[in-house]
Amino acid sequence: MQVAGAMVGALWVTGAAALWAALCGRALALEGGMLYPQETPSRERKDLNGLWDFRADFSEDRNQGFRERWYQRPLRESGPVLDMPVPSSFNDVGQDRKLYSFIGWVWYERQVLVPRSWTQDPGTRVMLRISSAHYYAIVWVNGVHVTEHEGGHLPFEADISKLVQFSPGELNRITIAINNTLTPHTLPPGIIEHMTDSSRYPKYYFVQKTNFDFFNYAGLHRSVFLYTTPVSYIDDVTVTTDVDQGTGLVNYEIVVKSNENFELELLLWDKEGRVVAKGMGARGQLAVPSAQLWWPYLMHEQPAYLYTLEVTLVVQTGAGIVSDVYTLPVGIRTVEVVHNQFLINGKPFYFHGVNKHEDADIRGKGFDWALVMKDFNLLRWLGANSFRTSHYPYAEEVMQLCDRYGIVVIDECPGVGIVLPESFKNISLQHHLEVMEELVRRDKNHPSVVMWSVANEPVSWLAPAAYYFKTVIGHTKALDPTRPVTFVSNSRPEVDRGAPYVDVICINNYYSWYHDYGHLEVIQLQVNAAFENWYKLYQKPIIQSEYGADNIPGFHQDPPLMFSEEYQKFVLQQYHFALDQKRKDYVIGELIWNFADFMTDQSPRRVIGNKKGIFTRQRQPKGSAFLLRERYWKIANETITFSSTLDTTRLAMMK
Ligand code: BDP
Repeated sequence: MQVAGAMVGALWVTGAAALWAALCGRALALEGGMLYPQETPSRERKDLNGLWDFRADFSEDRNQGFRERWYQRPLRESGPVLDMPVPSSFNDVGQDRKLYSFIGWVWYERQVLVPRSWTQDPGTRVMLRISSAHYYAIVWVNGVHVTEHEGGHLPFEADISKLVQFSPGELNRITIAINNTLTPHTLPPGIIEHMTDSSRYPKYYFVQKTNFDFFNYAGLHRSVFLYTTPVSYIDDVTVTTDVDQGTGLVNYEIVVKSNENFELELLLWDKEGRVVAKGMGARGQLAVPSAQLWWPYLMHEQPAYLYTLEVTLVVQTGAGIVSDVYTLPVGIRTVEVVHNQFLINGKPFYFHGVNKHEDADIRGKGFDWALVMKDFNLLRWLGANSFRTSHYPYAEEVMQLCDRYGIVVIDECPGVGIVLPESFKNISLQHHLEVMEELVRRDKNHPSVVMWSVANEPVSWLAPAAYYFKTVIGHTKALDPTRPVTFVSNSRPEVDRGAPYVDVICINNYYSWYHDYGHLEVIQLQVNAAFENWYKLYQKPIIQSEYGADNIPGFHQDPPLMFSEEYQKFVLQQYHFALDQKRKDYVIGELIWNFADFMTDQSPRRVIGNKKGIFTRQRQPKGSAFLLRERYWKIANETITFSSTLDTTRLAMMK
């Protein structure tokens, strides 16, 4: 680990994550599955959430931790530590302005007692899973380097069996160093600017610059787990579904690790606890006569029907029979783009939903069940049937809830703010491909995920963007032929280099906000013209994937002026008039920007963050939320696939 310390320290400001991977020869191809850790008859799980010891390395080169090898002994022995909650961003928890905007390495550590039953049985495999560490993470257990990971929004894990079994009954020390520096080759990209004018800045002064509009919160944002599997185990399960004249088809592929002599048995259970199909072996198809399909929320009286697939592995080992069990919720549904329509189960689906952020007071991007449930309750109150994970993958638990509630997801990778020419070079492209692999591997089995989004608003008119996006989109389609792929554009159609390759065109625009501000009368004309131009050129279905206006809660002005509640509502209404003209034609969705106000970098354009939410950051409704609610319920009533009218009473009965 000396090498790592020296290298990482030397490279930290130039970011180095991708470079580091290249230097270490880290394979790009993913090894193994990434099944969500769960408790089953053969698996146990322990979550390591709570308070961790924490220290930011404020040394000038941010390299003191590696020089002094902070991972080799308890963190509190090498200096002062703070109590840091996990999951949470570290930025907003304290009162220290320097920590709020810290760039560089921070160190997390906690001790954990591993149950004796895990350490005494050599047939048990002990895994450490980190659901999200933003941005680059290095992990040690008892001072021994176990893994590294680049990218802040996807899980990674390490087999730590040998390390914890070495010292049964003793506390084990988990150390995680995390660097939030973004470079032109990270996703999202960023750049460090060194300020060398000594009349204006202190020595060694630098700032992080990014081209995206949300605060670069950092830390351990999601749960850290320890979990077990038997040493012969179910490594991955891939399920795709189809429907043939009412019969649901569940295609499955199971990967087993560490033994070649095994048997696999599959049972598909319905909600009432009946086995509706059985299978054997690593690959096959289950047929479910008269299947209950997975329908989106508000599209059907019984949305989000989930079966449970139970996979049992039986292995004959020298020590006897070992079995492993994993269960997976399965929604049977089809997704297709046909002509101008987005079909779910063969019926046209219109996205009436939101764009979100993982963002809230104090915890920043830290996962919080109360917040997540509030958001789902608001989505259902609003009559939203979908959201886009703008601008990075969300927590796995959120995706599971989307499956359960029938909220349709456009699953976006962290490809946001790709504007620098360096960010189109091979090193970035390689990383982007790897991120798509990780994302598809993680989210492939969610029925709620109906489309992949490979980027948001890159400078798609640059020549290298053509090769770049052709490659990323092509790769994503090869990884998952069952879902359409999109990429979100804010460019002009005639110069956009990604649009030829996508299945659905997603467009963002802010008429009468960033252009022609104050001139509400031009919105309808401009929205219409944009739709027409895009459609004429590509003849593909279009989603209005962002539109909106800032509103500072409590600001009122009529006739409407910018930032007032009235202005935000007026903008929305103008867009709605234009959308209504096209939505029976080739416009297949509208996603408001944004569900809630959220934190951004400080700038003269932002009043403590972005205020385009229809809810405040504390999730209270603005006037626009009521306007949108009326619209979404109206659209839902027009587009339901069952006969009677939806109303709020029915909604209550539906869930
Ligand atoms: C869009 C970006 C989004 C921003 C939004 C805005 O995709 O991330 O927050 O503009 O400026 O272009 O509010």
